[in-house]
Amino acid sequence: MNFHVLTLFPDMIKDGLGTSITGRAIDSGKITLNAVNIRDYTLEKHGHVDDYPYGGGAGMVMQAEPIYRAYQSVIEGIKNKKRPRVLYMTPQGKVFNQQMARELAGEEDLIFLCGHYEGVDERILEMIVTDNVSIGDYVLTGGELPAMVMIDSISRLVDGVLNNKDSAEYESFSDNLLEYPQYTRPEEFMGRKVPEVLLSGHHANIEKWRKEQSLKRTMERRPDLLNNIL
Ligand code: 6GU
Repeated sequence: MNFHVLTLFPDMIKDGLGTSITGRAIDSGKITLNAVNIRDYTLEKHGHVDDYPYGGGAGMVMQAEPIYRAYQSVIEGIKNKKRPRVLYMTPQGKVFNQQMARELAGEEDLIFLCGHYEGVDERILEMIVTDNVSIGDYVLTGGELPAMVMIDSISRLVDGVLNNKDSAEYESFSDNLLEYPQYTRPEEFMGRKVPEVLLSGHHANIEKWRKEQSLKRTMERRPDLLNNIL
């Protein structure tokens, strides 16, 4: 799976995803991360990538041309394959969830477009964007964190990225339930004991207890999730 990120802050993307599980997935070639600096594609001698908004108003708007040229360079690098989806990171998009992660994990290449400042010239969005995606109803300064959030959650669904084949499936949301509580040594910590059933070695009982805990937790903390399965 190949992730391409069009951004003014490629180091933020590389640093953010270069560590831990996603970092290992990059090192082993299970995923690739191509962080493209939009500024490298400006034709302006001063390296500007933004300008004042037509009609006035606060802030600056990212210009179409450097984004278009950065996009073209990515497309040329993946010739003779079908045109990849281009995800624009925007609070105006569809809210990202596990189902979208699963769907996107089936793609070979994905292009993430990260805006900054007050916005991006609408014309380039019309030309190249296939999906507007948000990570929730709050405002961020740019699309880099949302892109990293999505790449993290898509990557862990790519074959071989998690060491345990089962773990991607078992975690919260895969069956629309929150994960059951986990314990490790010692058996007692400051007077708090590990639930007896987990020490019993009785696998059927453990399975049953975990299912119950998942359901209880979901009812208490995220009852809205249950509406989706009923
Ligand atoms: Cl995807 N982008 C930006 N810039 N802000 C956001 C967002 C995305 N999701 C929530 N706020």
